[in-house]
Amino acid sequence: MLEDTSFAIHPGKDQASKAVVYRDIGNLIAEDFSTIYKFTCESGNVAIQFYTSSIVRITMNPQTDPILNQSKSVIVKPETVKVEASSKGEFIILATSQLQLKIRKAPFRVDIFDKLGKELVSETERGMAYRENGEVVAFKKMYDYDHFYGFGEKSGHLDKRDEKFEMWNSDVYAPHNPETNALYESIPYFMTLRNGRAHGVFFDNTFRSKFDMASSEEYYTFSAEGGQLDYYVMAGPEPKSVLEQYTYLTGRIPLPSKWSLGYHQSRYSYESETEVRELAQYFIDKDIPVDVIHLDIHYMNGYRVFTFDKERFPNPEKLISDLREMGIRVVPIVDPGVKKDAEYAIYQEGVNEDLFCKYIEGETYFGEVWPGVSAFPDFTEEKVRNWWGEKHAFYTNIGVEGIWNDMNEPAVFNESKTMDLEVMHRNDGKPTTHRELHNVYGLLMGKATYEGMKQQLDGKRPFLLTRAGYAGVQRYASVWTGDNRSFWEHLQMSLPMVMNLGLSGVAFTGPDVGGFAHDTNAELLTRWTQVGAFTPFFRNHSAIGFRYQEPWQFGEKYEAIMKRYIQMRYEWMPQLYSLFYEASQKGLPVMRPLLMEYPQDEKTYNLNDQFMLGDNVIFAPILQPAITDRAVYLPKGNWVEFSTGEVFEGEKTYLIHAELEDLPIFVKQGTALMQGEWVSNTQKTPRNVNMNIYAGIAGEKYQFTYYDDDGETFAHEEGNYLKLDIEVISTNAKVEVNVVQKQGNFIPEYKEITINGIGLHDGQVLLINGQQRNTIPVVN
Ligand code: MIG
Repeated sequence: MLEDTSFAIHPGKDQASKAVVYRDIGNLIAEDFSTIYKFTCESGNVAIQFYTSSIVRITMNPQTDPILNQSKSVIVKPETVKVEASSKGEFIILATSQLQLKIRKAPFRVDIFDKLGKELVSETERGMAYRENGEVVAFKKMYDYDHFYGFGEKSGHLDKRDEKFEMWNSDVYAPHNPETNALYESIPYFMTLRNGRAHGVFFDNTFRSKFDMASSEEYYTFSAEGGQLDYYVMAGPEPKSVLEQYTYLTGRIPLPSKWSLGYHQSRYSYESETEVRELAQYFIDKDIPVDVIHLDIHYMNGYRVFTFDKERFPNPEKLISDLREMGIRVVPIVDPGVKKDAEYAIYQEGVNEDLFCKYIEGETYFGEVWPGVSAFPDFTEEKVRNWWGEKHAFYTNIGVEGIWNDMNEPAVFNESKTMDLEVMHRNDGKPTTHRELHNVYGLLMGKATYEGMKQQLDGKRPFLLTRAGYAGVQRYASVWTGDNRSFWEHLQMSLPMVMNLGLSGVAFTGPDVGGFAHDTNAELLTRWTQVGAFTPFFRNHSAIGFRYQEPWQFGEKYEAIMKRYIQMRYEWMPQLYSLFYEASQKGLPVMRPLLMEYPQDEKTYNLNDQFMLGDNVIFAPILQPAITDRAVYLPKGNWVEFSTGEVFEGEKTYLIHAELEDLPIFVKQGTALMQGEWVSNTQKTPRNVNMNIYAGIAGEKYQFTYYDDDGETFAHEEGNYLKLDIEVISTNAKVEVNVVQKQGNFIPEYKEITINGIGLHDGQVLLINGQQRNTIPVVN
């Protein structure tokens, strides 16, 4: 049980010293949350709750007791945490094994420290405030050595120091420029890196909110148009533990199907069955691997969701099953807007069953989108989510296993670009305006879609791609970064964007490869495909009215290079899949900025044009036209260039040469990479899986987990997987590879893993579980 927290607080002369601590605030909440420490002070009522010993939630409400309803993002309840409470002069101290809160009564302030007493989040003189217009704002101290990351989907550089951001899900055409900062996703969360130690702040407020890390040198602020000040602080202290803590609260990605990790080809739009079949055949004939073809809005009858255009797509079921025979899946787009059309079944149901967003007076809200005047399902209501989910049987019955959600900010073709803010969402019995729930509309559409498909797919993993979302979106969907353009600058910007999404809990993301709007060109598409082959989500997509950009559109020379990189995507699948497994378990990103692995190394703090996959591989793509040399910074360790085998000493910057066909990749010595042979799609299992051991120098020890399963069902939840915990220990005389633990009962087609030693020194032998051999059996 909980510690006794009843201690005397001596009344003083001023207002704030009336602070009281309750062990329990009884009727404030319906559910059985752990102890809530409640304080009453001059600027409001505050509740403090520990979710774990490393995570604390602070909620302030000016008028009433803080409202602690379960949020739309946070999926866990507070654990029972051992808290030591004491009173010291003007201060009340609440301490767990990882956090210390120092609460001052007059004026009311909460300063948060880690277990070593290092300052994490601390107040300025201004504290936390409510303004007359309903705005809430928190001022927190900032130091000149602070660096900030995360904030979801934002353009600009990796380090968000000296930036200001707005969180308001927005569809702005081709918005990837440094000054448009409200994009499709709102994730009001960031990580601070302070002297090599990291902590996180999640401001769980769904109103339009703002983060200002620029206007003052002494403090940063986070604020929102309404609601409560409600935020969580995560203790870290490593970037990885911050991510584990944040995704403990908001959830982790479900393990994706292998096919969704393959290559996706898209276009706005492939307009007919014939065009789609020809496209698929092109890939087969050219032997370019592909797993998915996306259908954009022209497949529908007059843009009515849950329909096909009978002329252009006369037999979608046959199309989908024929493509499936070729190993290709079809992912259709689904927008939220439902056409106002008395003869359209979905609209009829929505009206008859009262499923659309309405004003408080009861009239339906209508907005103009692709189908014309449309109504919008009220995804804040469970009944509506269930209905929408069930409607997906239209697709899943004909073999669809993946859906693409667009326009779900929601986007509306009008001046405000979205729904009327006065629309009243039903919100599962707690009517709430669109002003407050705008930022979660896409998240809840995703929940409806993912859960509906999951029920229908008979044990298969659904795939969902979304444009809009809020904190926690990773539980349902992968995210693409919306309408970029075919500019080199947008290729450059995509790296920090995807890395910061990864640092915001969203591991499965990527930009439109080649660029969406504007005409791409051969060189840009080739360089972008090299990068795309190693971003978590890999889809080539282009807009109507611009050049087609499939890999063969620019002639053989470029096609051959792009084909090679798409093949490499498949060769790296065992490595990628193991990383996605880690993301699903711990919330760690697949694609990482170097600072995640080297938080002590300042050179990594704003390294925008390099990234890592996992903890041991660095990619340094060429991101400019006509350039064949670039600077590459390599952190501590020795690094082996993947294609040449050349070894580079770390903590140095090198000028690296890379012709158009080259992508510089560096693997850390003393570590391992899992690779397979390339296959034309994930339906074909590679016959060989290799473990490439990059021999290290004496004293190095590396641990990693290789994970595999059937790649498409939930059987892994019943133990049907293969998991090898492996350690690699390098000494002068030998490199030892030990399978420390083997778990699961999945039997892959390959019966053994082939081990290759790379860069063994003279006299260094490779030992597998103590023996000189070159395979690891995976079948007992
Ligand atoms: O108003 O469905 O970001 O990927 O091709 C444009 C058509 C609507 C925007 C998406 C884009 C998609 C396009 N959509």
